[in-house]
Amino acid sequence: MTRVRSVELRLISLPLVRPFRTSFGEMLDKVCILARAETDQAHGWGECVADVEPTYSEEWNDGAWSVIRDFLAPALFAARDTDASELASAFAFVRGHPMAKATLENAVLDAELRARGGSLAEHLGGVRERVACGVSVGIASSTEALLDHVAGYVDEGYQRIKLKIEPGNDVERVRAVREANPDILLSVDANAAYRLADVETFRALDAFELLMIEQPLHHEDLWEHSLLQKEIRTDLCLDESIRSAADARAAIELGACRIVNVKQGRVGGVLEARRVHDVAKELGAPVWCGGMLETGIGRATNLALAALPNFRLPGDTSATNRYFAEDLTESLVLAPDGTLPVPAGPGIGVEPDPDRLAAATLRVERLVPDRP
Ligand code: NPQ
Ligand code: MG
Repeated sequence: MTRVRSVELRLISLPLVRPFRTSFGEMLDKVCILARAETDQAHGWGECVADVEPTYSEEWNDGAWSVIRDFLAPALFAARDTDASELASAFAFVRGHPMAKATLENAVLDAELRARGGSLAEHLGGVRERVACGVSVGIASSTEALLDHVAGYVDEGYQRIKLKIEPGNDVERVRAVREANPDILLSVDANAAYRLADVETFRALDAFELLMIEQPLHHEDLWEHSLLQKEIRTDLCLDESIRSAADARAAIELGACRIVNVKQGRVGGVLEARRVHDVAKELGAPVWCGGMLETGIGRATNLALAALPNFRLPGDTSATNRYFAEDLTESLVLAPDGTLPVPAGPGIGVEPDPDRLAAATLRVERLVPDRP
């Protein structure tokens, strides 16, 4: 049983090594909330995957901060002697807000595991010590720049290259990357920027032997994804559309996708992420671990998740130098074979450096129970 004595919320900002552009916007800095939960035995970290604006999903940093402060942390304190596995039901009175819920659940789980001395990967049922890594390449200013970025990542050893696409920056760019790299695992991610009426674009992409096409259509439209999947050969993968294990079951059974991108924050934490993994495994669909340009805290969490058996495709679990000149935690360095080690220490197995954390901090608020 765990009694959480306090939760410290912290907004941090870290500069990215290169701007990251998707169909929904451009990022220059990673700005996110970190939660540190303190128990009598230990402390634990949770990184919130929301962004400054509600553009990837409905959640954003200031909203998540207020949901945690005003609703979730009070529910956590009211539960008194609890357990990370009970928090999803303690938080169920709040509709939605999976990223905010994940932040606290992961922080409490990390504290519990640190107190017991077990790793997150082992707790979740991980079966491997190293994880195959891919990289997500933002929309570039030109095809030449894109080819240059891709060549750099291929040289580093990434096992799969994912290109962000948007209407107007799609078929010709993918063609150029495929012609320059005939044998790599290549995929595309549209972040919901297309309509079913754009089916000709997807038929054209069928020519490039893509591993998958990720989230082509509106995030709330499983039906239209199922219609698109019938029109093309390439496997569809859903990201934004999958917010729970129930969504994953519906999407796979409906034929809306054949592959699932698992992001723990999007589904409310690593415990629901494991249930997404389990449902997809039962239905014979491979999953892979998505990414949100997390700091070392969130990327260590992702590596633990990606150690589960049905994570059968390389994830967006990239090395530190893909994102940051200096991370909050120790650097995660890509091996020449394109893998990263699953952290083996207690909990998520990494700890932020106090000086770098202080330097990155924009705002801190300490939350405590009304009555101790
Ligand atoms: C995706 N990730 O798969 C996302 C897009 C993304 C690595 O392509 C803050 C909030 C940062 C949302 C970074 C990758 C984000 C974000 C990337 C979404 O669709
Ligand atoms: Mg995506």
